[in-house]
Amino acid sequence: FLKDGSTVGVTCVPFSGGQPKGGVDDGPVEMVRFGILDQLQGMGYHVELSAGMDKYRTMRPESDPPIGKMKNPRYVSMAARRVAEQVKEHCAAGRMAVTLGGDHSIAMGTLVGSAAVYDDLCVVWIDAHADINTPSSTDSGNLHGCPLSFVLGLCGADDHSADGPFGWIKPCIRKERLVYIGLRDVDAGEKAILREHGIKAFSMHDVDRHGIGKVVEMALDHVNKDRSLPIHMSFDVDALDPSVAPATGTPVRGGLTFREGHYICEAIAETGCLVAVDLVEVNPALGDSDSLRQTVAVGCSLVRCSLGETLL
Ligand code: EXY
Ligand code: MN
Ligand code: MN
Ligand code: MN
Repeated sequence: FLKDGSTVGVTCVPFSGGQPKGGVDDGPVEMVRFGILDQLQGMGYHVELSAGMDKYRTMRPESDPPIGKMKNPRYVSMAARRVAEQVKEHCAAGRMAVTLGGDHSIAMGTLVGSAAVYDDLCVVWIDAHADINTPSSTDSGNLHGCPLSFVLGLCGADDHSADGPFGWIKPCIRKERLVYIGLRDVDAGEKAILREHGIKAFSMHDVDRHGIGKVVEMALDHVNKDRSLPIHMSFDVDALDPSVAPATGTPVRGGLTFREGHYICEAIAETGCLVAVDLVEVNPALGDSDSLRQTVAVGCSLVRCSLGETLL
């Protein structure tokens, strides 16, 4: 799929407006400080970095009262819209689009951006959480728990979404083309949504039962039977067990091991269908310096594996 497979288009998104904890906006800068850009160059890639990452911090509107239950709706919308433009530009140029977050609300933008270029995009969502609350079903009002409902077009007329700040997001992902791996903390309202729409999810229970190899194969069979469609992988670092990735805002125990996380990235890289990767929810402010270093290091390592580092 990639016209320019030797170039990686990296977008850094220092953004925390989709949830209440500060620090997740420092995720990208810490990954860059750890050397992710040099590491990609060391693998032989040319790196194109999206310009103006500091703008994400300064674009917060002066006044941004909740709309319904949604917190920081204008700020989240503006940031996601900019992410969408930057990711779209990389995809249109045929580069692998790598987006470093930031909280997971930015995936509204990454998915709109990649789906604008690729028809029939499949989405592999690696997360402890389903991130599919609608503006009505959310209890927390934190938009990092909602990005998928926007891009799937699940928000209802009561959601204040179509006419509000998110009116620019048109449904761009088909629900048959979404699959989850790693779930273990899903709200009752989200379970109802998954059931109602028949959305495929492999929870940690499934990983225990079948093993990660089989789960990834079944997940890919569901969204991409012939391995002929482009894949966008959105990897929330909290999918990993907190012993592996402690510095994240909503840790849930019983997660993926170091190898299971890496296996997913390797197996998806191996398909040759990957066109976009998000690595989100690294929060350097949470935990001591060891937790921070460990989490940043594993985030960088997952990105490198997605780009084929460990394939022989
Ligand atoms: N489902 C909960 C909510 O909507 O608030 C928790 C969401 C956590 C989302 C993290 C990023 O994956
Ligand atoms: Mn998430
Ligand atoms: Mn999560
Ligand atoms: Mn609704």
